[in-house]
Amino acid sequence: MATAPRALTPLSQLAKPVADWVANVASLTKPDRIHWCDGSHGEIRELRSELIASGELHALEQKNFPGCDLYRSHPGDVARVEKVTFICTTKQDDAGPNNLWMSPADGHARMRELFSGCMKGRTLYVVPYCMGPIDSPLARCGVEITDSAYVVLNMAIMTRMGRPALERIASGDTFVRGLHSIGELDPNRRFIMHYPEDLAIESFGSGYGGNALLGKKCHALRIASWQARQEGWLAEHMLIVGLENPAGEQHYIAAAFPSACGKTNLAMLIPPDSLKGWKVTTVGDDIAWLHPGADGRLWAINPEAGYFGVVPGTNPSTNRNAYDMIRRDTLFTNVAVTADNQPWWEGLDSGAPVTDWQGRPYDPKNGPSAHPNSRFTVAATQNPSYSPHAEDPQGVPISAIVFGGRRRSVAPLVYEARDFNHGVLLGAGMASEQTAAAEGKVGIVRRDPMAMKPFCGYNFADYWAHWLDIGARLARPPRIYHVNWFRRDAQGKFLWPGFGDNLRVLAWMLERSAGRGGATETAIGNLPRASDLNLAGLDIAPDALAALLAIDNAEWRKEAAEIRAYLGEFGSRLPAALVHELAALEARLALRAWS
Ligand code: OXD
Ligand code: MN
Repeated sequence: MATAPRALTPLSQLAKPVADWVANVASLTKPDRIHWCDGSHGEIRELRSELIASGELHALEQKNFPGCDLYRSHPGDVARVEKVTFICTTKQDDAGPNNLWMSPADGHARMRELFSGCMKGRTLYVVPYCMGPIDSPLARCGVEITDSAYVVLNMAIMTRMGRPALERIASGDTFVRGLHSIGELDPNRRFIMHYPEDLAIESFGSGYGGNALLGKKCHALRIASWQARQEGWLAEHMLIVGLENPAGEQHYIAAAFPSACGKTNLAMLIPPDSLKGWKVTTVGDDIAWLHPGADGRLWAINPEAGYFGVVPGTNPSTNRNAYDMIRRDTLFTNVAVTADNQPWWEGLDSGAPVTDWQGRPYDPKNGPSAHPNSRFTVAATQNPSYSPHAEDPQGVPISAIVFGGRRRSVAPLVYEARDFNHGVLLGAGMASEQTAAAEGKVGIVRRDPMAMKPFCGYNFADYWAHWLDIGARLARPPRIYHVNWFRRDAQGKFLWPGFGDNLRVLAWMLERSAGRGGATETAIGNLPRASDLNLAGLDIAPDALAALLAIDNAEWRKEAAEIRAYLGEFGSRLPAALVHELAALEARLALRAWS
């Protein structure tokens, strides 16, 4: 006799701690309806149709862009807002000078007032999600409560969302509680609060990416970095890319660059024709969770399941993989539209915008047609270079860690740390020109250690100490590098072609890891000579290459002084080993100043 399929437990009854919390939140926010998200295709289809019918979402031309929609955010809500992003720890020093701080009691009191009754007339969505492969011991779960269906659609792409995540929580996994409401999208009533001690997040007044998709920056970086310190791992703002050389050796590199500095492009790099036999695969483009493995190596998972990438500049020559993957089932935010209703952005060499990102007739006098921080949200599995190992529960082993910034001068194309501790100084001393990914003046150079300035959920001094501890635990630590694809000549022209040609630099790193690549020792670390790089088929003037690999001692002494001043802000909490590394750098620079 055939047995009838077992009825599934309703989501609302699966995990009592979640149900209790939802009931508490509902009594505060007073929604009209509660919807528990199961993550099914049917659910997503329905939500999408509802949003299209209400005019919140705009279906794009479906013949060439099947399944693609456009969402226009409020014009005053287009980027992360660091000035209203707080870390609420009991002791202010635990948040550190790198964060805005508020006491948990003050944070909750302020947010309670904002959340009170804020969901009247709205639906409260319960979004259970898992960051990382659902069967991975390294993955961590969360539940986001939100009143934005747009947020649900994004979370469905960016995370493993729905029933399996709630089942994992029901079986005893701890979970991060994220409460979000778009409120009235009033910038004066906008706060993003993090309570790392309670694994909780409260975000009000913004519907934009990093402020609202709580699984991403709020959970997978700010809260996870705190969790990682307690549990002995690292949560980092890093892409993870797989590289197979012509001899068939497979390596993985994790690289930290500030927002909008090309992580997505590097993660999906296409080798230039002249570098035969290389294969590149993508594990992740924004966040890496790094764990010391039993074999003494560092292993990485990508906690995300999708990409929330910057659109402008994406074209077949900068990032063919991204260009191809965003032609179907993609949620665009704040791009322009052509006369035939296709998405358009600056950097495409065909088509023309007729409607700008705000829905106005396009007029160049209003600036770019697509917002500079316009985004695509797309499933990672649509990436043609998606790694077959991206779902491995134990992650992938990391051979090299790369730090990088956007600097028109000072930092050479690439240099290698002398050892792991020196590498921590390379990361701690990182600086970069500000981009459109966060509110603020674009172009100003700011210190952005490990590309984590906006994302580290605790005091940077403790964070660097934690990095040093992790290094000490690794019998086979990855080598650490610093790169700068953005160095310019006196006329302001980029010296390095970037994009696919960046593989030449990564290839040198792997040669170094294998004990083969040559280098010259300098005061700041080991640099390749031109002859150490594979430059086959690259059209680059010898003086451009020389400038890319040059170190100006005076500039570097100034840089070291700036790093000293910056690190000084962390006072006596700074780990002694880091102070020692800085002093050693200064001493090497002083020695060479006379030679
Ligand atoms: C992002 C960011 O969205 O870093 O990834 O701002
Ligand atoms: Mn990012």
